[in-house]
Amino acid sequence: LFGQVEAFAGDPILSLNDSFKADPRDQKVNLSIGVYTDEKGRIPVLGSVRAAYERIGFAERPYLPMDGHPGYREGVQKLVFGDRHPAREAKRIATIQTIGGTGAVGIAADFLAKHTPGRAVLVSDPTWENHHGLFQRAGFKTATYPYWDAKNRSVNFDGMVKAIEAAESGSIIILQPVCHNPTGVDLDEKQQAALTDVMIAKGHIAVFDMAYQGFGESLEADAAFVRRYAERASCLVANSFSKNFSLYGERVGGLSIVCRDADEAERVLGQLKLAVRRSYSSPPMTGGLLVATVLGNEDLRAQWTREVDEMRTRMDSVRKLLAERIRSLSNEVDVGFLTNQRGMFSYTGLTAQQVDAMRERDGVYLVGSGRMCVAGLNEENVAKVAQSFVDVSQA
Ligand code: PLP
Ligand code: TYF
Repeated sequence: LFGQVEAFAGDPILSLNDSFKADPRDQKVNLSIGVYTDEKGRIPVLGSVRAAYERIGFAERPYLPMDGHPGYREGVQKLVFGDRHPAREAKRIATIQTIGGTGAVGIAADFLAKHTPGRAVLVSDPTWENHHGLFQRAGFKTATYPYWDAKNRSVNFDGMVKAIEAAESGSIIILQPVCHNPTGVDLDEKQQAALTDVMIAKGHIAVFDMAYQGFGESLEADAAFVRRYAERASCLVANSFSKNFSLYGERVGGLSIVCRDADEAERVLGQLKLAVRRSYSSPPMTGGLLVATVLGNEDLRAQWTREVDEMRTRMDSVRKLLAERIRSLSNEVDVGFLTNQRGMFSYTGLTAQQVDAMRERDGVYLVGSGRMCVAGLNEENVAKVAQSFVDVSQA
């Protein structure tokens, strides 16, 4: 019956993570998967989340509504758009709780496939690979716009804007507003404004995928691109709490669609519910309650904000530390990219062969593209990583 079923090659990043776990060397360093670990290499349990867990306890577990926990949805809107956003005050944002950021992008793709079918979909080159997969699953063909400028290890903004300008009017454009995965480079405020003008002039549909809010500059500042865009035009915003709540396995995310008016938002929300109903009926409750409790309580929310600030500050400081260590070993290696890029990832510019050499020789695991998860760095392993980096750079 299933004799023709093709083998699945596996997800390259998850497979690499498995190889890391199976590696018997005890000096190994995992800089591959996008998971934040603390100074001791552990996935933190945030104090705010632990307090929320104690509050919710284990009570009955009815189904949540299709669109999720009401307090959660309110929390998503306030966090992503800010309490006083004009679109929020006009009740023209439709928000649902989703199964992680992945579920948000998936439902966004399904919604667009049904209501704006046949359009071109453009994602950044490179991007989180699942952008292609999720939009293809929904029936779209995907293409790319230039993003990474390898020579300057920055954004190829001219190339990006030209491609988006040249795309057919009404195309669907996926944008990562902050802490771009995998490159770690973002648009500055002027570039965001210029791109917004082009997007609106072309009647494109923006799908923001914000998986790292709070890891760039602050929870508030990181949302600025999305907030300004949503003041000017309709758009879709997928957000993930996996990283900033350190709740990877709870599958917590949100999808918001900014509409023209409250009536449109109501109908769009109805269609989002239908998309959820046809896919998995309703989202999971425990993660939903945890996030809703933290976001809905002033003290817990303030504590959580400090905890997000701590994670970001630690990543910034290990970036600096690695740059210093590399510089102390060699003047030949340009390390400016480490501190210019932000968030969990740095695109190192290392080739696949250099990445292989670091892994095979030194047990230092990066993704084959040269992406390094800086959250895996700490005081203890940074010297080893610096040495390995210099060795392969000068080989
Ligand atoms: N979008 C981007 C850009 C990501 O990097 C990730 C996770 O790595 C996701 C979405 C998925 O988030 P989640 O793990 O919450 O499904
Ligand atoms: O970019 C990353 O590291 C993550 C890895 O179900 C990942 O996207 C891959 C698959 C998955 C969850 C996380």
